[in-house]
This record gives sequence, C-alpha cells and structure tokens, in this order.
Amino acid sequence: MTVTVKLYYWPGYCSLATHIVLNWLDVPFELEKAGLTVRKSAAFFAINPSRTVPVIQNGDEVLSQNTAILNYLADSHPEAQLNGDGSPWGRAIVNRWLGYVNSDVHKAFSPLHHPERLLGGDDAKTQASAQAKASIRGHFEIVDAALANHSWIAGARRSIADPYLFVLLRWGQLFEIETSDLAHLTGYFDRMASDPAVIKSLAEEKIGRRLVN
Ligand SMILES: N[C@@H](CCC(=O)N[C@@H](CS)C(=O)NCC(=O)O)C(=O)O
Repeated sequence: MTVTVKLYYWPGYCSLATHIVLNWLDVPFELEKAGLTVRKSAAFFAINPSRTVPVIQNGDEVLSQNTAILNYLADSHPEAQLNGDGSPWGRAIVNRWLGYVNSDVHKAFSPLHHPERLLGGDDAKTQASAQAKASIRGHFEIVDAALANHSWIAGARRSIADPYLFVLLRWGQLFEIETSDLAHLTGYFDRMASDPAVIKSLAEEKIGRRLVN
C-alpha cells in the first residue's frame, strides 16, 4: 500500500522546503493549505500546539518542526543522499547548515514578517526592521562565501538544507535585501530556481520564483 503524506503548508512559507524535498524524493503527498483560520483551530492545535507550518501527517504519525521533518524524510530515503554521503561527518555538515538556516537566518526575518509582535512605536519598529535587514545581509554574505567552494550549501551534493535556504533567499527578495554583488549566492538561487522539483513545487503553491510575482 502506498501511504500518502499530508503536508500542512502556506504558499512561500518555510513549509516550501518540505514540499520541495517531497518532490525531490517522489513521495506521494497531498497539500493542505493552513492559513490563519486553520492554524488557530483546535484541530490544528491538537497536531501542532506551536500553530506553525510545516506539519506532515502520515497515518497516525504527525511531525512538526522543519529540522525534524527534513531529517525524517532524508533518513527515510537514504538512497537519495539528502543527508550527506552516509558518513557521520557528511550528516554533521548537512545539519551544520540546516541548523544555521533554521535557527539563525530564518529567525532573523521575524521583525520583518511580524512587526506587530515588536514592542515600541513606529521609530523602534523602523530601527528593528533596518537591523534585521543588516543582519540578514550578513548571513547572506556568509552563505555567499561558503558557496564559492561548492555548488550546494553543504558541499558537492544537494541536501535538505538547500530548499530551506532557497525559501529564505526568496524572502530576501521580498524584503529587498541587496544581493546583486553576491555572485555565488545569485548563481545558487538561479540553480535552485531552475530545478524541476522546485519549479513543480512553486507551481503547486501557485507562486513564482520571486515572491513578488
Ligand atoms: N521552529 C519552527 C518555525 C516554523 C515557522 O516559523 N513557521 C512559520 C512559517 S515560515 C509559521 O507557521 N508562522 C506562523 C506564525 O508564526 O504565526 C520550525 O522550524 O518548524
């Protein structure tokens, strides 16, 4: 029996990383759009009390948190080598980048995504936004330097860290983070954006390669 994984997502959110990995792995899946109304519902709270996407549901198994989901999918399909070359070191390097993308780069966007959650008046929010953009630009410079040495963020082969980084580079475009001088990073973005599974995932979420379609 083929089990279909359900992915709770919202177009262009970090759930897009899981969506791309499902397409890379050719896993049968269905998409469940989880907007604010769904995320605030008691039913959603029961599967993820954090009320965030992504969440995957596979029969009785329900899993939230990007890093858990992406590692679970990669480990369930070792032949795809999305978690390194199978060695502990290869896996560690993938998770070094996945952790950086999830904990540092993703969260640097919070003041831009959710200014309403910041304390203070308009001046404080404008300052927080400028600081967030400078911090994201700093992260993108680190990524650009890493990409000078290899085509994918964790090395010579693609991994579960790449779709997540792609999502954040798209957000960078939305918030007009300047990257035109970061040649390795812009080349990487184009490489990801022309990947067939990425194109398919963007089409399934009805969004373009840039957030501003
Ligand atoms: N630590 C969580 C963060 C997930 C997260 O921030 N998801 C965002 C979308 S990119 C979300 O659902 N935000 C809804 C909200 O904060 O209300 C994870 O890695 O899964």
